[in-house]
Amino acid sequence: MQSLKTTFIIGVFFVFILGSLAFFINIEGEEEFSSLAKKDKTNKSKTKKKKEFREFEDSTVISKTDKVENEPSALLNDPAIKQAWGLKKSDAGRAWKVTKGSKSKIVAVIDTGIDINHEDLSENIWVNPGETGFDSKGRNKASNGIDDDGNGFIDDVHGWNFVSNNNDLKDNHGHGTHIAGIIGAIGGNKKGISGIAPEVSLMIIKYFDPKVQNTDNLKNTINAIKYAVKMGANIINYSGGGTEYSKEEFEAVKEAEKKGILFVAAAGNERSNSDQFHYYPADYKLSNIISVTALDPNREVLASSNYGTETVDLAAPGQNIISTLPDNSYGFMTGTSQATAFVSGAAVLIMANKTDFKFDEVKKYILSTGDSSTSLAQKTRTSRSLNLFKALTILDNDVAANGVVVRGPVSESFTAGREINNNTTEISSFGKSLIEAVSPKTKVNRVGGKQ
Ligand SMILES: [Ca+2]
Ligand SMILES: [Ca+2]
Ligand SMILES: [Ca+2]
Repeated sequence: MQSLKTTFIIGVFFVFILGSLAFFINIEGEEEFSSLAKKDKTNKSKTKKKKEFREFEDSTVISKTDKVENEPSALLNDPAIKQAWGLKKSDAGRAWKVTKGSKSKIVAVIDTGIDINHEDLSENIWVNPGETGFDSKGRNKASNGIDDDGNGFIDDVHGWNFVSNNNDLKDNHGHGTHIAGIIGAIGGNKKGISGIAPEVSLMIIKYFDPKVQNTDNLKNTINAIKYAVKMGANIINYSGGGTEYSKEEFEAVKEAEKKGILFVAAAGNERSNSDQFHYYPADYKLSNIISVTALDPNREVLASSNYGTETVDLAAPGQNIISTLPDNSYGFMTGTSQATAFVSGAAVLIMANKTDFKFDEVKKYILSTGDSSTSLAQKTRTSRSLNLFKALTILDNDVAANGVVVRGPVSESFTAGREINNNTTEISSFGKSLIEAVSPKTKVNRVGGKQ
């Protein structure tokens, strides 16, 4: 009798577990599961767009493991790198022969925080020089309780937590640690994976924490952007967004533009056409923004990803992406957040390789050198997906008037986007034409914006 009862309990337990798995792992593995996201799940249709607040744009942890398979190295010696299809599809191996990035390039990761002690991240975390070393009393500036650099934040040695207004960057979700790893996990250390930019400094700015209720994600985001601008980030990576237009957020990103900071933003996982239903900050009409949608391994945009031939700049790998998770773990996530991180990493490589490039040149090389495809022409402004090696090696001089690469390490036809075809009369102006064609966002309607 006792054993029958036990069998019944075990049976119920398995049904519960299977049910939970079926919920988390849907067909594409990208359903949102945070309480905030669930609350607004009904708004994920193409017709309902107005939201009252900035929700956290989630990515599902598809699987998680404490160990990574020790496979033969394909690119660097990091054991899990073979599972990183996105690195191969975006030609990271050849790109790393040109550059692996630079610690002098700072990416502000505005997200859920990070595991700063992660074995595959810790050495690439940004350190605020004004909050390190010792003060006049011999105390460690990182923990002396004093705002040593006078920036308004006490002991902000690696960044700031705008959810709890302190320097605790603990990642209670996993999303921020995952994004940080895609951009800049340590490469060649025989552990885990490698980021797109294995050498970089990751400034950690926290705007969302699933354990803290009733926070204002939009306000936290705006403060996070201001912090990144103040503290000298070269690139801001932001995976969040919402359909609510915010003048204050626009101004913050504009300030970043003035300072020459590239702003890489997720197109969003709303399954909608952003040309009709705008998604911010990706859709603000600012020249420093790159809006990124997500690709599967067959180079098709995910059904869950936002798209738009006027508003979404390009596509990058975003399905089943392996990266770092808290507590020295690794796992796979899906979404435009992951794709965004790929592009931020690409920007680091270009900035490290061409130190004189301004943000607009970096943007130009990312957008104009990707791999073009007809299916992407229906979904993005450039018809392209990220190619790291081409972004580093194709130069203006190598591109003929017809958009064909005529010399240099890569020799292949690359068809310029439809806007660009009107601007190819002179070789010398081709590069300029490209950036003029791909930089300004032309839309004026702000459907879904604040009235
Ligand atoms: Ca400080
Ligand atoms: Ca201090
Ligand atoms: Ca590694």
